[in-house]
Amino acid sequence: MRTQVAIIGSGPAGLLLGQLLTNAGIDNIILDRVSKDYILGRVRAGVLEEGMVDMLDRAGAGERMHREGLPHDGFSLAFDGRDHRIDLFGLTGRRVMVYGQTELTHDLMDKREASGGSSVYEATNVMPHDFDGAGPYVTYEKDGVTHRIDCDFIAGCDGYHGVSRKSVPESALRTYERIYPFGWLGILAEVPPVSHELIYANHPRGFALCSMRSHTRSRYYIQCALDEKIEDWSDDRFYDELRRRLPAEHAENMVTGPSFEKSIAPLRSFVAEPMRFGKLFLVGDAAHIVPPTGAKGLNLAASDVYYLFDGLLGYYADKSLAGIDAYSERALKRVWRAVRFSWSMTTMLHRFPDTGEFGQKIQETELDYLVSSKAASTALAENYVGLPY
Ligand code: RFL
Ligand code: PHB
Repeated sequence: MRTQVAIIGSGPAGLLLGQLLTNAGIDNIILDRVSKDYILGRVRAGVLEEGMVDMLDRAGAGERMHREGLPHDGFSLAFDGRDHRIDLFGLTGRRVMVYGQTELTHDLMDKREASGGSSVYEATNVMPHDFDGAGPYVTYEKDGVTHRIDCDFIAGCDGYHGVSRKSVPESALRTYERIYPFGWLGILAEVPPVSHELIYANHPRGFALCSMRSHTRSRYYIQCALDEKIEDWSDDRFYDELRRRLPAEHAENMVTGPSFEKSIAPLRSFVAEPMRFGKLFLVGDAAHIVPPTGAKGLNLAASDVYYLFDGLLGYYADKSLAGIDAYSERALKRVWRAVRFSWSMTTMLHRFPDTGEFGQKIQETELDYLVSSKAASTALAENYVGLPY
């Protein structure tokens, strides 16, 4: 088999890249080790920057997002028993879109099917080869048979645990990592959100986030210890803890109901440099992870795809290597800005085990400064809505 671009991973990064390539007449195949249903069962991101919205439109997969997504002009920072609104639109002229990663992935899968793009799900032992030489190829197994795809380029869109980054010799890779000493316990429930905008809460008992997927579906998170067990968290216990971390007006108004998803996610910051090795490109979570506090992970996947697609288009349309050669540097510049922002949001909003009451006071002072200084609020808002590509 032969294709122009072999894409490993059918998450948002792989699907978005695949669709842009298909629309431009550039042949590609997507391989994923799990099934479509498994991918669609993962509950992840919920906040899209305008850049991501534009990319989905460019891919021709934005129609349902515009119909069902919820544009948000602001969010709240809650601390010291009160709510403080950050007016994203007033401060930046831009907004974010609340639309679940699951829905976005669904839309991209449907679009791919409608445009005849080829994808292989439940492909095992996927392996990139010879990306340092002139003839890269990918092998995989399906139903006990080994297949080989020869290609011009390989896009490693296979997430943090994927095979692409691991195929690069260690000596060619520099990694940076911070593991945070807590996780997020999250639930999804068919109840109306406690507020029409997101609430990020700093509380001496720990961080809490009230988000949503629609007017009738809420996504709530609380900071938890890394060794917490899901079984120990009944819905009642979860809601009780969430209410204690919110200002009284929200705690009193919260509608509760049975959760239909509950999971714990660890928090980490991670970057691998560079993001290109010969004819292999790392894209999205395969190259970097941010803690979810800044809502940046999925959005970074979109900006990586933007730069890579630009490079591949230049190569196929104009025989230019300039965009491909610039990919890693352009992508990493934006990645590090989002890594810094996500780290600072995480540091400002969570309870750290070793900083005590002094740490809590410093956080509240920082938050108070943020919400009372227009310059500081604007810096926060412009990072939250997304820095330009
Ligand atoms: P994905 O989505 O992990 O997709 C990778 C795909 O590669 C496949 N794969 C392989 N295929 C073949 N062979 C192998 N050896 C393979 N290994 C893996 C996998 O099966 C999978 O299908 O990576 P991608 O496309 O880079 O997308 C990244 C995003 O999924 C991620 O950054 C976000 O979900 C992060 N994130 C958030 N991002 C935001 O922008 N806004 C948010 O509000 C937000 N909230 C979140 C989040 C992530 C969370 N968790 C659970 C990590 C909230 C949470 C709780
Ligand atoms: C979500 O809705 O899942 C969500 C929203 C904002 C974040 C992280 C996750 O910062």
